Amino acid sequence: MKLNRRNFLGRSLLAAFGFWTASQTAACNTPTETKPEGERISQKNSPKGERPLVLSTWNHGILANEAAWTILKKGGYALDAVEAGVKVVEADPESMSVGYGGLPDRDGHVTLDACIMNEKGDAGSVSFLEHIQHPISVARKVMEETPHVMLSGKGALQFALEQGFEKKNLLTDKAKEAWENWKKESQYKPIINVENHDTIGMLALDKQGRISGSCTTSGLAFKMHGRVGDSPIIGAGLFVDGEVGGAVATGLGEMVLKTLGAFLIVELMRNGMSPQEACEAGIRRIIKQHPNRKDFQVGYLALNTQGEYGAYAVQKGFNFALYEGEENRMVDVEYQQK
Ligand code: SD4
Repeated sequence: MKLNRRNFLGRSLLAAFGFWTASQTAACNTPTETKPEGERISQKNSPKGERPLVLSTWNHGILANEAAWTILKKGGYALDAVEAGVKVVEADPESMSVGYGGLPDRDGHVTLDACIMNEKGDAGSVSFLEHIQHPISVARKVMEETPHVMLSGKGALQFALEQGFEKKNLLTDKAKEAWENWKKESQYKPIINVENHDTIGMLALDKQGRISGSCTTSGLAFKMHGRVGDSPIIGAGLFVDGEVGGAVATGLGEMVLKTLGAFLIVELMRNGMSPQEACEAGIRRIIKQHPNRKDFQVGYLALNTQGEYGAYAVQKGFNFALYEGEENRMVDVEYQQK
């Protein structure tokens, strides 16, 4: 189905509530009613889109793509598009896994991870960053204004403030309430299913054929203080190579980190796989490493420089938003564990 802004917002509220409920009960029920119905891609040969195109993870990708598209359709730079796109979700308090409104760690701190890459292989990243609404823009500043790739924690905050970013309390009342409820049992058991990870990862190919990617998250809800996931790690949560393509990850970051998922997928594409085949191989690599674990989700998206794209997940429930031609639509993703 095609989602318009109104029914999408309704769904995202439902999804947020579904997640909140799930995090309280530590249940793994899939709120199927909150998932938009989309087409499915399963073919080995990846579908090919016309330039420009942009794709991004989960339902909130629809609004993120809209923002990216305003830049892409005018012939703008993919890097500007992937930054502007994910900023929409970072600013949205209803998105409880990204930026402002994100669920805190188990000590009540909202700590953010983000990274960005362009077609030249330039990369910037921040991890364990607090109090800044747009970590993706700080990551871009790290890339463009420093000789480094990654800044973390207090140093990242110091840099952000020096760059003129404002300090803000990112813990909304809603997220605080969810944390207070979680604390009643304080079960340190991060359950990863479709309800509790909504990292936004975005890949865009502009009219000139330049590819860029971005990834931003508040990470696992109620994680240990100091925990950093895959999302700010170049090669894990995101990798882009201007000659080949890019990949982004969402889901249980520890699994992605241990296989360096995004880099793996880009290298598989370099060696001849389609984006779809490469995503499937990336997921199978994780499952091979953890044959007995069934309780987690990882989803990958990949796009090559010809405009072919693919996606695959460990289990049911992953979807992404694709803006191509004049249509912005949701696509449901095939998965390994039936
Ligand atoms: C993490 N990969 O911190 C992130 C979580 C995620 O949607 O994808 N959330 O492990």
